[in-house]
Amino acid sequence: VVPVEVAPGMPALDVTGPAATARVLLQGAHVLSWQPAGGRPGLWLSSATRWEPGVPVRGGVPVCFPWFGPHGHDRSAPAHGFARRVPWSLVGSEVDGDVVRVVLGLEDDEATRASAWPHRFSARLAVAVGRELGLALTVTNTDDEAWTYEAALHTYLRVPGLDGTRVLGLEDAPWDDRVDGGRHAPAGTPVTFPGQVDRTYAHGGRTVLDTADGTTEVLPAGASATVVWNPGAEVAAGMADVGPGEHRGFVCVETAAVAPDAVRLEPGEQHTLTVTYRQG
Ligand code: TA6
Repeated sequence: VVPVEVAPGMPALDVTGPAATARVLLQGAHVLSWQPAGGRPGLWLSSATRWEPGVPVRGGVPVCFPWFGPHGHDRSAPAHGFARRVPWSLVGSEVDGDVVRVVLGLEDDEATRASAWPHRFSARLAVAVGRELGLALTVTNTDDEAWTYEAALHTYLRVPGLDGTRVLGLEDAPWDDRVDGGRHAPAGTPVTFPGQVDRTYAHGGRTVLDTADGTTEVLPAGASATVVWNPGAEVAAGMADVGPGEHRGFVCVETAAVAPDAVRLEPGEQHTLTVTYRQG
């Protein structure tokens, strides 16, 4: 594990193991890249992302916490929570067989408590870098009253193009659609990407991303939902941090614990949201 700086004020960790390499930005505990030995680069990262403290990175694995999307009632609060905008600290690292694991931590402070989420918490993101990439977000209630949170591992999986790219495993799941605002019955068919797709499926289990250059299994635990997102050409053209045409290089398959199944923790309780990616 070697410290690097991807831009002024933006420290990261280069993780090199026998089975894979990865880079993790301390801001947001944000995994920027993962490449298994003999495999494909697993994650997409925008060429146009802004490397600035406080500004979320476009690509990799944003950690959305403690809410997903817009805040429930405070429109001035940042989208997808504050966790991806603030520095986390390195808690530890270890070698476990051919896996290198790094653990990053975030606790509440004056700034987080002054935001739209005034609770005391401790969060840990364990990143297991091997032939598989494993992520485990453990949140503990360190407060003296119960609270509720949402979280998502908002992973941008790299794809060789959108034509023929499909997500399998959601055929039997109903979904909420943010493009048409509707609630949909199970489609019975794989998810494809003819244009903008922005859906929250009531499915916290396995899915498979199937592309022209192979498959990626997505294996969650502790999740209630899977979010599938690609902005499509028109929306992407309006996003300053996505390069021209680059939306064709990713599909977000997000492992989420979100309303109506947000996580409620009593004082001292914890919950872990896990996902493993396996290339085939
Ligand atoms: O996960 C899907 C989504 O919530 C979309 O609605 C879209 O806005 C995307 O995330 C990106 O959000 P961001 O705040 O990173 O621009």
